[in-house]
Amino acid sequence: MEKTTPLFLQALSGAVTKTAPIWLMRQAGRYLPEYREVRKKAGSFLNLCFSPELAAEVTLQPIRRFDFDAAIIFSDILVIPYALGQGLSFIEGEGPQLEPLKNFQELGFKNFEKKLLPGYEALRLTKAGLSRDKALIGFAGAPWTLACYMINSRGDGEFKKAVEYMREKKSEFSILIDLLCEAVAQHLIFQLRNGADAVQIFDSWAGLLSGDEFDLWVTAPAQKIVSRVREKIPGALIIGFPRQAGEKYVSYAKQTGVSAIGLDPVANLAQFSAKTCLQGNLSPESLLAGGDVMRLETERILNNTRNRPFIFNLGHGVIKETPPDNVAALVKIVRDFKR
Ligand code: 1CP
Repeated sequence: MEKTTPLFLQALSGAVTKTAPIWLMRQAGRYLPEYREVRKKAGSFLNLCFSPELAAEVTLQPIRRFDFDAAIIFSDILVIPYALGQGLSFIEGEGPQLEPLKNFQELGFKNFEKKLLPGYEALRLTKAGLSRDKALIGFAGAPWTLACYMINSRGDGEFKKAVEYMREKKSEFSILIDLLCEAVAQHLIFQLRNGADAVQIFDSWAGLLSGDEFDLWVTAPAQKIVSRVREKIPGALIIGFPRQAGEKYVSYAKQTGVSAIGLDPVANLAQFSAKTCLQGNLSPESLLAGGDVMRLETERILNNTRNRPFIFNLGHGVIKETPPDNVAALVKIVRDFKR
């Protein structure tokens, strides 16, 4: 591999690197004063996502401040339902809200690409602003997690309405998941064609399912998406993050063929073969706490992943009260640790 290949891409391609590359989920966001300033200027959250210059700026902020190995494009998983025609608003202090869906026929691809274009321009601008040793990550929500928000209208951690719908209206639900597989694959392909070096599939609510339901609505859609993306872009680097998959992590990794698997804070690292690239899994609470709590946990993770391809990350997103100094200290611990 070329010397200039970013460390993050080396690990994602299966190399055991001398230091672990590091980036953090939600590395751009409200814990950073410079983000809050741009966010104020943008007005609404969606306006920030769809203003290419501003989105590129907040994507680059954490790279400048912390020198992370990868930038993740500033956007949201809910831009897919929005681009398929479901109304979306972000209510200050309450989070995102989708318009109630009457039936799935309202959804379609008519304006899909057009609505997402500003995000692709943000990717190109970000890429132009990154040095060659850094990678750019695109992303999308997985069908199951998107369906949770689309049926429930908002996040409540339980998504009872979506789970009920999945069980009682299985054939309609299956049509929705197929539509989302198509939309997610397209969105990932467009991102890879517009500057993303790799993409991550966020299945934040995978842990609500188990057994056959997990296989059917989490693993199978991810497998389908991975193969569709690679049909168009052979060898595409894809990270799967089926959060709280527990014992299902291993079969998910095997069946989907993802390049790396994102692990939540309680996932067991020992269950995977030594060849699987892992990403994670410091608890966001340890980062919030900082000091010895963070250092000991970080060193434990680094010790347990010495002889395998590994990307350091959190097990979920940065908590907004996290002191930026803790993040700087974390990067130093990871860089000083020789594997
Ligand atoms: O006002 C603000 O600044 C809004 C906070 C915020 C931010 C910073 C939201 C609203 N989305 C984002 C950006 C975002 N979302 C990124 C940017 C890149 C980065 O990581 O730096 C990413 C990758 C996401 C992904 C995302 N959005 C997920 C998957 C990851 C996860 O956290 O599990 C989910 C579930 C969402 C939905 C969403 N968007 C925003 C909020 C507050 C939520 C959660 C809603 C809920 O369940 O209550």
